[in-house]
Amino acid sequence: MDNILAFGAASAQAARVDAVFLMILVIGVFFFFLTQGLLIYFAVKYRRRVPDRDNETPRITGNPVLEFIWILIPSIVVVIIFYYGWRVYSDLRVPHGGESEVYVNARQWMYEIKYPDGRTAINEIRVPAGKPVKFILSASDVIHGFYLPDFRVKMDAIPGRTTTLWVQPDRPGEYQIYCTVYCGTGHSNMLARLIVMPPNAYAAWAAHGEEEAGEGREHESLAARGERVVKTAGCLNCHAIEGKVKIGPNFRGLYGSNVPLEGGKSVTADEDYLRESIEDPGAKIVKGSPNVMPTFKSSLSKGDIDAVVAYLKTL
Ligand SMILES: [Cu+2]
Repeated sequence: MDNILAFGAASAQAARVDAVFLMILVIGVFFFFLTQGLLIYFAVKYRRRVPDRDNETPRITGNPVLEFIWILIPSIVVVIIFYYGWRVYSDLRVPHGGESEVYVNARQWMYEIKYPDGRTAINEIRVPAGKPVKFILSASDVIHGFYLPDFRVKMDAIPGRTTTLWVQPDRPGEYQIYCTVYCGTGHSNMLARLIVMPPNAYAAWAAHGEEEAGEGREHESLAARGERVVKTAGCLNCHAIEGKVKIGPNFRGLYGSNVPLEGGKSVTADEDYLRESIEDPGAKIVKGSPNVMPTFKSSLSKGDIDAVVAYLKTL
């Protein structure tokens, strides 16, 4: 958890990226002090000492050897920077083989996660530590940027195109995922987590499907489960509990209220309306709200949807 916002290097590749930047910084600092030092030194050394005399300076027309050296040395330096950076970059871009795959679909304003075995999630990717993972990125609406700062990698998710990104997460922990391309009003809420688990904990979690392994949720009430789902499934990216309305309607007081719909009709927000709005959000559009919510029919289980409805009833 303490990895969040710390952005320490979370993989060997990330450490190598840091090394490239450190090298460029060291070279930059060295030449900064060299050139600025000489500038000040010469300004002092060759200052006009006798105020009234005309400035008589030697007439220098050129020095081919000196010019050759000051072109050659910087050229060698930038070629070294290019070569080193290119080596690290190509290592970062080209998978080494043996990756597990995770499908990530970005949309306004969440990430829909699919694993090859059929598991799905919203805004949360779980992977085992010590094994490379490849993210297969797509987008439903506009361009989004899938950014893992701790791993020093970023790739755009583009509608109509598939892009990929791989990382080798070595340290278990939670890592922040950001969207780096301004994608609409909910852009800043478009946060997700990469949870790197110890291999045996991951295996236990994968075997239990949607339930988190070993966290003892047997005694969780339906409403408490719903609250947990609402907080982790991305609902709050677009819906506020109360206060200023975000993208869609607020949750507080929603249950049992009379909801005005586009087209002039209205509906009472009962259990069936809430369930329908989660499974088929386009069926009844609330007056004044954009029709942008995706269906949660496949990403939430029937039990989770019931739990969310139970939670909304308590608000
Ligand atoms: Cu985005």
